[in-house]
Amino acid sequence: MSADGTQIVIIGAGPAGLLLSQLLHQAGIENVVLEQRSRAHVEGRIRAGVLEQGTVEMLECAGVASRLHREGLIHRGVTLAIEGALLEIDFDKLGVAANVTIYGQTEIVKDLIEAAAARGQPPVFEATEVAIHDIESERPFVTYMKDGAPKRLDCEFVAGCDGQHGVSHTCIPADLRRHFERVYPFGWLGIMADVPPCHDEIVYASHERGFALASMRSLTRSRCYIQVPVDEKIEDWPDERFWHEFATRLGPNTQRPLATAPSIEKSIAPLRSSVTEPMRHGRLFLAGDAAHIVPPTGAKGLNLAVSDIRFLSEAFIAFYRDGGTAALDGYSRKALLRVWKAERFSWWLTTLLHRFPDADPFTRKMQMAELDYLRQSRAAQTALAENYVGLALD
Ligand code: RFL
Ligand code: PHB
Repeated sequence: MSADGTQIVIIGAGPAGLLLSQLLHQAGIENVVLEQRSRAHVEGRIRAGVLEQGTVEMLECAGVASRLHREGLIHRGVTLAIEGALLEIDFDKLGVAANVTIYGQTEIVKDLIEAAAARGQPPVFEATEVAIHDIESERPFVTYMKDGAPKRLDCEFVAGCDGQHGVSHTCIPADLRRHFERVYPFGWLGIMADVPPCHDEIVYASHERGFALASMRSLTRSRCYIQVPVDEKIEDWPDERFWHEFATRLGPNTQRPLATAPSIEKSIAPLRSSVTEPMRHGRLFLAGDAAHIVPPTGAKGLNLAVSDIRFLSEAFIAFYRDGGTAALDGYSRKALLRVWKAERFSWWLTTLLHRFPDADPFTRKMQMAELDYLRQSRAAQTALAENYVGLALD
């Protein structure tokens, strides 16, 4: 087996792992990213699209925001469609001094991989059978297979950024690990299509037939979702059926009539809330989806991954500057405080806007009463807005 060494091994080339690698590199800290999939696969995955201002600032710090500033769309509000009636939540009018930027996660990943390749340190793609060893010692190491050959990387720390199906979180012994979870009885069927968005802002629709979301990637490309049962088959949703159901749930009041076109991507994602505590064990630190999942309703998954990386990169940089371990020791507690607030917001918005298959008529009345309260109350709208744009980092 060939053995090599670095300061920090990062497992996973999603936004969390790639951003951490870039920030550590800028601080002069050696690192290697191991990714089990191919570059084409990682760059082709379509996921989140809404960036908090803090996320944009982190990408600026990492020196990878120039295309984002050219192509991203700044939004100063968000719209709810309640049985077709629109409610505009305007951040400026509510005194919420922040905005969000629409820019696909896919594009962020491409920008970060390009930056890593430009400095001659691209992730090791198609690294399989990644395993973490001796994480409780001062000299952990990681083994993996590459092109049929076994490899070993000695290191000082391991960052587990390998998403919800990764191996890192399993290295925390079962008796020290706590897992909190809520599984929802529905998923989101999403399509991408080259049609202009039907509304200037993103529209979250609550309808008696279920939830729908009208989002976008550009002024000519829409990203649209509808709630479907968790066991739904994608073959049962030809484009015409999707567009018809989507239009029904959204209602007729958007700024422009709904334009339709053949889908260029179509997929179903299940909805889940979960948190693994703690986010550190020995010399292993978890970040992003490796430690927590939110349902996409609050658009928080990617943003949480980035705020974890902000805390974790600052802690590593402090350690390598003067040997101080206080920030590393405080990482899990600090990150979890923010994680749980985003979990709460995502759970709340999911529960408010979706139709639960076992819900009785009383439950729908409660949802409608809360939505009407939201329509009338500036305080309730402000609470939604300040969570949506992202809570303070501490
Ligand atoms: P990622 O993006 O999942 O990246 C983890 C990376 O680790 C790799 N990996 C491994 N590598 C080596 N060895 C192993 N054993 C490995 N196991 C896994 C994976 O191949 C992958 O490249 O996690 P990260 O970086 O923490 O980023 C988090 C975000 O990706 C995530 O929170 C959001 O995209 C969540 N999410 C959404 N969030 C939103 O805010 N809005 C959305 O519309 C939205 N849609 C989605 C989503 C997540 C999805 N997943 C995870 C299935 C749609 C989907 C389908
Ligand atoms: C998206 O554009 O993919 C998107 C937007 C808002 C969400 C989730 C996904 O809450």
